[in-house]
Amino acid sequence: MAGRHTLAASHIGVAVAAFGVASFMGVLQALSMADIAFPQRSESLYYLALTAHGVLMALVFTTFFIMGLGYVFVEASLGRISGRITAWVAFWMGVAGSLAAALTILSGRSTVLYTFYPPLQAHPLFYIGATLLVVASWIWGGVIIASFRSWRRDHPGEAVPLPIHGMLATIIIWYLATAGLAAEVVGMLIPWSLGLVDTIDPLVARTFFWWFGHPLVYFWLLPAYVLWYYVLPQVAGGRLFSDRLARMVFVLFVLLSTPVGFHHQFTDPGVSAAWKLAHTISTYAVLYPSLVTAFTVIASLEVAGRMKGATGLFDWIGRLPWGDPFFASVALAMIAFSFGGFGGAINAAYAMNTMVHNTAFIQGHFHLTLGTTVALTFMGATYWLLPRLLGRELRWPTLARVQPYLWLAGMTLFSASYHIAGLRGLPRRVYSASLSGGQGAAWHELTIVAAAGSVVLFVSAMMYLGVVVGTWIGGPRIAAPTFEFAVPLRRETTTTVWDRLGLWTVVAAVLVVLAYAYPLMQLLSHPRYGSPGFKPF
Ligand code: HAS
Ligand code: CU
Repeated sequence: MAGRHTLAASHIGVAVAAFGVASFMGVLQALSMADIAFPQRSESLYYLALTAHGVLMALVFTTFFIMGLGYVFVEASLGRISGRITAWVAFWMGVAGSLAAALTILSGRSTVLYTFYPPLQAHPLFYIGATLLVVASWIWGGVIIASFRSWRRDHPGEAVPLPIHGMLATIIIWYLATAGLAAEVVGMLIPWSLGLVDTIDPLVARTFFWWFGHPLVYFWLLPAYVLWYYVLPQVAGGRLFSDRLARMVFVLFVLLSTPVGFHHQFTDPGVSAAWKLAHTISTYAVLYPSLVTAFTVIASLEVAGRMKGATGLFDWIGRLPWGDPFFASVALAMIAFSFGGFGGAINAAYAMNTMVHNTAFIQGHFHLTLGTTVALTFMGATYWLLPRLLGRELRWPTLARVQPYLWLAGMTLFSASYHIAGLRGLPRRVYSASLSGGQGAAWHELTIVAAAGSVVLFVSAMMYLGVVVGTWIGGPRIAAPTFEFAVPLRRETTTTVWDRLGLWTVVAAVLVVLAYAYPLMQLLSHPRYGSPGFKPF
């Protein structure tokens, strides 16, 4: 391993390992819903696998991958990591926490799904393990910020390097989001699971959870956007279309990511319609930076195609490097996001949400957004990172080239069928789609198509794993290529208002208080309907 990058590479390694286990858990669920008993099938196994899949994919794979990316960006664009030893302490803390949480799940003592809604109750080590992972990520954020401040001392007045601007925005969102999570887990779940208090208020806990849960999706998405804005145009042979628009987008996410959480709680009692409406409006506002991203990134790709000689309206598309595994992964991830984002706008509308909430439509939605837009971008990024981190050429490059296409094909079968089945009323999180007797017939074929899609996804995941492991241990040694980032058509050289991240953080914190203080106060002043814990299975 090229010594300098051991820290980043170790994070990516843990992420990929979590992804591997979680992939297997995923295919088990899709088969179970379609009533296919392979290799084994039971209610308890289904919910255990669902929890393991959700936690390992959505929390462990993503967090470790993002931490690894953060270290890559500070080393590559700032030339330093301030606090390397602290960073290693955080790494091992995150590994220990993830292992503790995973073991309590796999041993059947924490079947609470990745949203861990009370009154479902997990083993205390599940919550404590998750807390350790989050604390590790806080320390990671601190190391990145310290590295940036050290760079800033040497470069006063200079524009923040683009990838760092994006990562700093991600970290600010993460701190604002995890404040809600900490209130829930440390203030409520841990004492309750240890038996220090007897009951818990599910509604208050859910409100804290979704304060965290929506910005969580941008904690996943923004590092993918950093790759789309600042690496993709470079790999495609083009330019970043607009430096300033890119910075604006990241700032808008800092402002708008958190005050939207009630769009997950439209059907919850105890939150008034006016607050649900307020969060709906901010949800529609947060579509805007993604629409700007669609514009800017596609424009950057058009520039790439034209620099390669395209002159017609659409022939630039054919000039893009569709055979490059990083490019293909990101381009397909973007195509998936045009559907996933559209679905998000459907979910966000109160009346339509009542049709799709808690149905398989939501499963379809987040497998396009998280499961493809983010996960496929990260897989593609791994192909870009490994030669640079390890000083090895990709092993089995043909597998790497085919794998993203297979992922999109599998996901199309999987996600489209669940969207349709959800519209027909198939609930999400069910062990068997034919649970409700006769009605199951309307869904059965769709769940079989989804199961077939999940098998294709599993094959694609194993191809990815094969390339990563093969490269790590047996990739031909090369001089590690350098990290190069996209050059903007017009570069900002000095600090602009979009670089004033301290100021934007303060505004964002005020927006969080505005969005949550009053509704939480109301919830807390109601007579408290505490619930004892239920330990499933
Ligand atoms: Fe979502 C539920 C609304 C984005 C993840 N979402 C979920 C859940 C997850 C999730 C995990 O309002 C389930 C939670 C649970 O377990 O209960 N979501 C939205 C909205 C957006 C959105 C408005 N979601 C995401 C992202 C996720 C994610 C990103 C993960 C990474 N979501 C909701 C709502 C619910 C919800 C409700 C609750 C539902 C319920 O009832 O439970 C927006 O951020 C989306 C904006 C995106 C766009 C698309 C821009 C398109 C781009 C690509 C263009 C490229 C093209 C082709 C066209 C506006 C940037 C390129 C061409 C080439 C040549 C390459
Ligand atoms: Cu959301």
